[in-house]
Amino acid sequence: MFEFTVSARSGRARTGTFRTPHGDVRTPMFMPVGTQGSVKGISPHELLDIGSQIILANTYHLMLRPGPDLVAVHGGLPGFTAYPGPFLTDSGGFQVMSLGHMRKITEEGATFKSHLDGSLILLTPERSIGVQESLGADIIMAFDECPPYPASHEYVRNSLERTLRWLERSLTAKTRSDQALFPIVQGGIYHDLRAVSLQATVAFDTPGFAIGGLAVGESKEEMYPAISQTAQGLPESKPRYLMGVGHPEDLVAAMALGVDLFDCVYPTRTGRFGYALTDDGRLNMNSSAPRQQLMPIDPECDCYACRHYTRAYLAHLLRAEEMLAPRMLSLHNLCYLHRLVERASLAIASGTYREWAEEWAARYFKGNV
Ligand code: PRF
Ligand code: ZN
Repeated sequence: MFEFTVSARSGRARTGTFRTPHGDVRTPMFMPVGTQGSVKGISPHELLDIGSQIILANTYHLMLRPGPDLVAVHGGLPGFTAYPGPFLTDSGGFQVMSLGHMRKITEEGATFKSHLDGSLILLTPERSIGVQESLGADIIMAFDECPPYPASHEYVRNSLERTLRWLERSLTAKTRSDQALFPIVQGGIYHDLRAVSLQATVAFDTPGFAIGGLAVGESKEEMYPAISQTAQGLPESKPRYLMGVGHPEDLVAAMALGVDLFDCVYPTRTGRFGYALTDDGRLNMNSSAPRQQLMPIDPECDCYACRHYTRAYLAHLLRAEEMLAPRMLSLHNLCYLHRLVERASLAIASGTYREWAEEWAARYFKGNV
């Protein structure tokens, strides 16, 4: 279980397979986000149809509502959600920061005010792992702190040191052997602090590792070197998961640096707002041009929306506020990212990743939709 096999390489990019109790995940892979145990608007059947292989769910949300016990009596997330494949749960620290009214971080954990009823809740490494065991995902995440951006060198140093102590507590609290716990490398954009976090984190011989603390507001010129440094310092033989990254250009750049797994709300959120991802850039379906276009969103896409509907029809649905529009745009955008990593895999297998990525970027940034 949790065996990772690298099957091909092109430069630092690689393809592989990660074995989990609920099925294999072929990497590189994008994980749709199902925060509340549902990828917004998309059924498990549709996810399987577009090639999703693993879904992310959130400890923070499911702990507050409906509570871990209710999920557990369904046999965990696969039974609760009827999505039969692998799940990954995030540990909650990041969501506390971005959603809860953070009260304070202490050595014990993070105290916050619930976004649902305002009650005060203490989330600790032990509680996070306990909840993640009830939720029953195949991959669970260590409880960490993702510092805001910008944050001082001193703040980030203290934070990553606490995150390392929380990692030890997370590993100690873990009781199930059918779940893989991934630690999260922090350190913000500070090269020396990333190095400290990396060295201490890889000392734990876990089945995979995550790159955290990025895509929180820093520039790409700051983010890419941090990804590069972290990916290069992680073991070749373990999957590398870049948390919260999901813009197409960032996937293409990070795969070149050896990243294997991604998640982001971007494809579904931008879809709900009326935007469609294509090789020619992001198409704004709220603008006037698509209302007259009898072509699919993306002629190269084989998702249900692109096989059946014209841009004109979907633009009409969007204007009429019909719920099929955000659903179909979300479905298409997820399909686009799945196809993007699939095409990257083919390029890696043929040893031509760099050429493929340059060609993809040239067209994407021309933005001719
Ligand atoms: N830590 C956790 N979840 C995350 C992040 C992190 O640093 C990020 C960073 N972009 C996204 N999600 N636990
Ligand atoms: Zn499509």
